Amino acid sequence: MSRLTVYHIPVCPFSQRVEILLALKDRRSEVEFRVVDITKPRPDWLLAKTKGTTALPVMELPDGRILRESLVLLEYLEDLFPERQVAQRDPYRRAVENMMTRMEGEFVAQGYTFVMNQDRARRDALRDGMLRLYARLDGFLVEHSPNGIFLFDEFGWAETVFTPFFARFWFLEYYEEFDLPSGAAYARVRRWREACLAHPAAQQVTKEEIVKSYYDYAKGAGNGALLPGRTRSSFVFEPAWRERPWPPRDKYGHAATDAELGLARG
Ligand SMILES: N[C@@H](CCC(=O)N[C@@H](CS)C(=O)NCC(=O)O)C(=O)O
Repeated sequence: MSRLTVYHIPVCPFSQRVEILLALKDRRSEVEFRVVDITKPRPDWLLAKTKGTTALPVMELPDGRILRESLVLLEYLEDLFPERQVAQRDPYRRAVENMMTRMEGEFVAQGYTFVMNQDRARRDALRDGMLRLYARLDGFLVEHSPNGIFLFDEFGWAETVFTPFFARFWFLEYYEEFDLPSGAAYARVRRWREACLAHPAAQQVTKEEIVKSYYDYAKGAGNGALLPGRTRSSFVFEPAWRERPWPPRDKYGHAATDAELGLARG
């Protein structure tokens, strides 16, 4: 093997970060992406490489060494392909970018907790929690880039880190009717989010693919797990998401069958 290999799950936001960074650097062809089926147990050969860790993406170097954690992979690729720098070089600007990057963990966890919630009584609190985190991003952008679009001059590191989750959170729009309220309070972060989602380097997934693939998350089953009464996960490759109908939006009152989701075998 002479190239870098990334083992990944299709539609995985963490692996989309890597794809975006490579697109920005015009280095996509340097990395081979090998798809792993999340609906099946990890194969033994992969577990041997990762020493039992199941979370993906992982990157295999040409000599077989393994790296994991998407933010670590971004740092590695930034150092490996320094010609087109995505991270800021000025120490202060880099620190600002890093402060924003540190906000991703809570933001991601809140969005996934919200989509997976099955208790109607918790909806308002989860919505408020999500808005609080968007407000924090808004405040950060107002402080560091009040008149710009991106955090700095162009789509960069912070945008690479957050954009896959702005796209995944289309599942909140669809299954929870969640969106940012109009008005000034979220205007700066809305401008940022829209520009991030529209950027040519970040077009790896569509709203349709996300909404269809993440139906089971909206019903509380993550990572390819099977829901009661179902024989197939919404993350299966066949039938392909394009051939399936849009799922029912009502996640609290209705549990769709394989057939309703277009997942029943011929
Ligand atoms: N912190 C990790 C998270 C990776 C992660 O959670 N990946 C998901 C797919 S989107 C996964 O592999 N889930 C299945 C598992 O953990 O076994 C990263 O940034 O790379």
